[in-house]
Amino acid sequence: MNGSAGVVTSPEVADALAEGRPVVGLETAVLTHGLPREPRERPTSLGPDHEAGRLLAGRDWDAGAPFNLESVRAIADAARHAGAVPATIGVIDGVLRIGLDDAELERLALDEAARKASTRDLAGLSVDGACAGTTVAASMRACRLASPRPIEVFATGGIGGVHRDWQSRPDISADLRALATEPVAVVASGAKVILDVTATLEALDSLGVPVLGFGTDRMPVFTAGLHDDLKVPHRIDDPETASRCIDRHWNSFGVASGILVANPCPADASIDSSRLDALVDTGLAEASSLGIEGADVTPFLLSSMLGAEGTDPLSSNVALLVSNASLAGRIAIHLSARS
Ligand code: PSU
Ligand code: MN
Repeated sequence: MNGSAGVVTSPEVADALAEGRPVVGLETAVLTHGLPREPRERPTSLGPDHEAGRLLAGRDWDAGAPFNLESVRAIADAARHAGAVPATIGVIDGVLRIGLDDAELERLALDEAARKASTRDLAGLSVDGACAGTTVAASMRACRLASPRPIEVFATGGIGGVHRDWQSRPDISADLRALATEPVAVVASGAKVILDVTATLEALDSLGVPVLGFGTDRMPVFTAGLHDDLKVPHRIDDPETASRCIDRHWNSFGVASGILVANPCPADASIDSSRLDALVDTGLAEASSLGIEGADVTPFLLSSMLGAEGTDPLSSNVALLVSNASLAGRIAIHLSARS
């Protein structure tokens, strides 16, 4: 067994790490709790002028397979297509696995009892022998535990952060703590739209976490494109410069924190922000009237938006996930060339 008790790195990922080849970590909370299991057609929100659109159009899409599974396969393909080895992370029978194979992904995708694991949950799930999708925080921990070397680059849809209404209930995602303490570069389309994005950006500032706007001066807001007036502290326009900035943060300035590479949702796949705000407000009110709270709020909100007219949040979600995995792959290539 590779690594410490209850943690296994797959042979493919371990070989790539041993040889210094680029690897991209990927989460599975999106598989177990973010995307629906019901089969669906291929997402079509992205045109052929976008790389993620070409990737989605150019690969097979099994419209009879669970949508969450097919999406996560497409995300891993995107990292591979960029030239990196995907390391999809999840908990199977209590073991934190770094590099799930297709059978393990399918098992997690179909398992309605699978839990959502953040950092605090790993030990409990381990002794219970349970199955879980890992959040950004738990996946970043896994990236650091990868054997024989840590994984430096990770991709997701949107990070967790400071929830709206934090003044009355301090619901602040462990993703922020992980970004403060785990030296992993995280490519995400900003923070989940259901959050207080301003407060989340302030918290990242307090924690000393660099936020690099990829090709933008404004803060990306998940499927809603860009924030109208929130600025990112730094703008970066290409993967090579992103990798140099990440390298300097860790190696020149010796800061052992994560770095958020904020990659906006491709414009043709993003949803009008006022429309999205209205959907979130309705969903949050519904969640509170049903007594849904804590970690259950995001999955509830996402499912509440599925039936909404005039938007296709699922297509937008998959488009940005594919785009982020692809960018993470390109950054990982530059980082591994440097070391
Ligand atoms: N974005 C989504 N859906 C999700 C998540 C993000 O659209 O399910 C997940 C990510 O895995 C993120 C987690 O790490 O939600 C944060 O959850 P919490 O706020 O409970 O820490
Ligand atoms: Mn929370």
